Amino acid sequence: MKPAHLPPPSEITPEALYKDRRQFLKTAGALGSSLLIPAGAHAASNKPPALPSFKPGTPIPDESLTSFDTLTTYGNYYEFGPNKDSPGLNAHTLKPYPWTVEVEGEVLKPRRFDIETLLRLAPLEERIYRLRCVEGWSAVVPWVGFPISALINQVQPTGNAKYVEFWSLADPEQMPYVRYPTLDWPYREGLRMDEAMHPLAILAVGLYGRVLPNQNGAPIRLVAPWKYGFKSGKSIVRIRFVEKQPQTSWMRAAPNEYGFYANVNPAVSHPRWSQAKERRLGEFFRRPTLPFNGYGEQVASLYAGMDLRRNY
Ligand SMILES: Nc1nc2c(c(=O)[nH]1)N[C@H]1C(S)=C(S)[C@@H](COP(=O)(O)O)O[C@H]1N2
Ligand SMILES: [Mo]
Repeated sequence: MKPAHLPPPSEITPEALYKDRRQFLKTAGALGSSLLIPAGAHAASNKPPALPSFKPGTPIPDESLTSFDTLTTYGNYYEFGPNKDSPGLNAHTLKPYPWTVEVEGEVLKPRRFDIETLLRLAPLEERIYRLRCVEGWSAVVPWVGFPISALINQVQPTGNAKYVEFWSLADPEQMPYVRYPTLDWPYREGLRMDEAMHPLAILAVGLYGRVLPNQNGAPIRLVAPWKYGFKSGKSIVRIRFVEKQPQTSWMRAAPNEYGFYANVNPAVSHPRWSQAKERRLGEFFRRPTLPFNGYGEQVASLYAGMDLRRNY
C-alpha cells in the first residue's frame, strides 16, 4: 500500500522532508491514506507502526528547529546511561513494540491501552515546542502527539483525582543502567490535574514527522513545555491518578534541587547554578531563559496566588 515513489521510512531523512514543506505535506498525506484500515483491525506487533497523519504545527517565530541528528544524539535518558550521548548510543535495546500503558487509580474507567489504540485516540497534531533542560541547554522540537486531556477524558477521573503520576518503563533487560541506583526506578514524574488538562500538555508519539526514536522516549512520552525537561517522562507504561501530591524520582534524589512544579523560572537559581540563561543545542551564544519557557501567557494563570520561589 506504500506509494512506490516513497523510500521506506528508515531512508527518509526528516530534515530533508522539512526542507521542502510542500513535499513534506504530500508525504504525510500519503502515509496517512495508507492507514485506511478498518478500526480495530490492528494487531499488536513488534514493528514500529506508521505514524498516522497529523495536522502540521505552527512554527515559533524567529526560532529554527533543532536538527534531528542533534535531538537524537544529545539528551538525558538515565536508564541508558549517565552521559549526553548515552541514550543515542544505548537505547537500541529498548523494545517499544508491542507496548501497553496502564491507566489506573482514582478513575471510574481504569483501562489498559495498547500503543496502536493510543496512536488513534485523538487526532494527532504537530506541536513545535521549546524544550529547556534544567542543566542549561535547550532545543526546539517538532513533536507529534495529542493533548493528555483526550486520554484523561476517556477514563473519567473521580473527584479524588488531584494529581497524575507518570511512570516510565524500568526493565533491566532492556535498560542497562536500571541495575544501578542512580535514580529511584522506575522514573516517576507527576503533574497537578489542571496542569495535565492544560491544552499545551501532550503525550508525544512522534518527532520530526516519524515515530519517536527510542532515545527520545518511544513509543510514548510526556511533554509539558513550560516545565524543565525532566518533568517529561519517557517511555510511559503507567499513568496513575492520585489524591496526594506524589513523590517524583528527582525529588527523592535531591529534594533541595528539584521540586514538584519545576516550572521554567529564570529568577530561581538551581542551588548549584544560575537558570537565567540557556544555550540552544547547535548554537554558541547563550540566550536569556524566558519565564515558563515562553509559555507564560498560556499557563501563568494555573499558578495564580502561588509563591513560585517556594514551589520550585
Ligand atoms: N524515563 C526518563 N525520562 C526522562 C529522562 C530520563 O532520564 N528518564 N530525562 C529527562 C530529562 S532531564 C530531559 S531534559 C528530557 C530530554 O528529552 P529529549 O532527550 O527527548 O530531548 O527527558 C526527560 N525524561
Ligand atoms: Mo534535563
